[in-house]
Amino acid sequence: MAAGASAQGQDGHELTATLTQLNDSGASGTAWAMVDGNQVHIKVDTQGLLEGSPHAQHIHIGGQGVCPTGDMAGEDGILSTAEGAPAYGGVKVSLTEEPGKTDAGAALDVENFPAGASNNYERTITVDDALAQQIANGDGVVVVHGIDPDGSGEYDGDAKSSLDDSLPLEATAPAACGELEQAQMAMPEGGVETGGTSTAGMEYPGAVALGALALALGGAGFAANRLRTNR
Ligand SMILES: [Cu+2]
Repeated sequence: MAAGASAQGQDGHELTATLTQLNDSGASGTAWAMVDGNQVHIKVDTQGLLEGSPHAQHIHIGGQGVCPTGDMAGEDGILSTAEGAPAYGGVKVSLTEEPGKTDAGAALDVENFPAGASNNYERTITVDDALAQQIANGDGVVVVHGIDPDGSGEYDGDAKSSLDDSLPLEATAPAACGELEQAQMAMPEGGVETGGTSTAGMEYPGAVALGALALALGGAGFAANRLRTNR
């Protein structure tokens, strides 16, 4: 966040997403992103995932820019990553932990993805101009992968991943999805007070709290504080 950029996202570069389950995974979450030039500061908080197995997570762009619906699943009833692609497009950013790479080539870098049932992911990622613009425009869809429909406690089964046939389908099928949308649309000035008429936009109460905190501290001080705590 550059000094002078509003923490409220009035420059149009702050985005939020509410992640909801796919494949009856029981997973959910929220995502928040701030695009500043070629830097994307992103947080993804997830719950309800399979504990102890890596959860690939990405920003997908393309397709219709939306999350898939269950009826896009094939005959097996499981929506694979490929079957969801007409909705959310391809992997553009891999949301790995350090030191993982963040390009599409790291889409299955299982060593560097969060592996908990609940995860609080945060990273600042450098992207090219086109990608920064697409994300800032609200074209990105956050997808978190890895499901355990048979309740075995691990990724298994005979069905193969649509991304890599050395992996089980369960390892890469999407567990949760959320569309990154421009936060200023969700949080008009005074949105907290008038929430009764705009609750549909209040997708991420935490972002409202952050905005209030930024106002209390002053935008520049807040930005500096944020940067120091980046990992
Ligand atoms: Cu993905």
